[in-house]
Amino acid sequence: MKATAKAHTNIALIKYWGKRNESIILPTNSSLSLTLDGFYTTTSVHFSEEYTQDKFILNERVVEGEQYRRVSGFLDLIRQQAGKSLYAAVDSINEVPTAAGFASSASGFAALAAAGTKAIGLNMSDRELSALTRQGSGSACRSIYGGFAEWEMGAEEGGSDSYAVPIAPAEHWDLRVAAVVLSSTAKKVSSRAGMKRTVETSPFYQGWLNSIPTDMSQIKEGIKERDFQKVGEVAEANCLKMHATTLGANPPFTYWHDTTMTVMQTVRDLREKGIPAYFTIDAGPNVKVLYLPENEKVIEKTLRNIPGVADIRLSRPGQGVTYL
Ligand code: FM0
Repeated sequence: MKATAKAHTNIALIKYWGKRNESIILPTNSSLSLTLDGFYTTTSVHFSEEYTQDKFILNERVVEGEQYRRVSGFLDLIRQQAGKSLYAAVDSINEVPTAAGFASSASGFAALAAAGTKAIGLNMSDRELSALTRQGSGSACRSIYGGFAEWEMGAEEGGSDSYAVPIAPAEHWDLRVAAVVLSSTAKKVSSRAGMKRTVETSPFYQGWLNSIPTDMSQIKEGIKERDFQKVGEVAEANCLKMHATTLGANPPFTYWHDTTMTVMQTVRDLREKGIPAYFTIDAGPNVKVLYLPENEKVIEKTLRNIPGVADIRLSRPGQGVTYL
């Protein structure tokens, strides 16, 4: 009982930032992302009666501790759904450079869910797979699909209507993303801890929530019309609102470094010069820059020249989960 799946990471244009249920991961707001071809995880899952416990190998190294417990806990969900009690060997190769500031958990849990359910003999719809993946890591539920995907927050207490749906495939629009990797990237507050503190203590949090429905309908229009300015403006503003909530938290915090702000200003300067580009930032100091293919050269060169920038990784829209 073995299967292998590949899943790509995604970058949120409307951020998931807050949970209403932490154990089965239900969000306080809907979110929307673009799946990226440049960063992915390939995972094999092998269930066998011969195993006496789960085993997790990542990039050819045995993983223990918290990371192991998260994977093993997720395998419990798969076993539960299948009504089977077999242990598994999980073998993952991560092509998501941690330093690039992408959560490897998105592609990681999407690939694990796809390979795990197939290996144990479950035949799931994309929606069912997305709802399951969500319980490993929220943002991962969007990586089931290629291109643009929306995670609908849902209303059910049990989470049956909280899953991602496809908005437009990768072929719809060649929107590019440059991941700007900063030289110093120590992440002090995980996204899980950061969103929890913000939900519980930030007086700005309600303002964030109130702004989501408009951002969501605007960005969906923009994607449909391939209107780069509209999509870029909404995504950048949404990112800034998310990061504003952290300044109001108790204790307050920010994910930004000085170079984060330099990159943001460089993107604004590019726009002033007539080169359309917009930024978005997740729960860390690295910046992702949205641009169009015709401006790739100037975007890459400009970003590379910023002091404190270690690397630039370019990506196109990517595909959803595939089985190997
Ligand atoms: O991706 O606690 O999925 O929508 O990246 O595992 O459910 O790691 F900018 C922050 C990702 C959050 C926005 O959170 O949290 C986004 C973020 P988990 P995740």
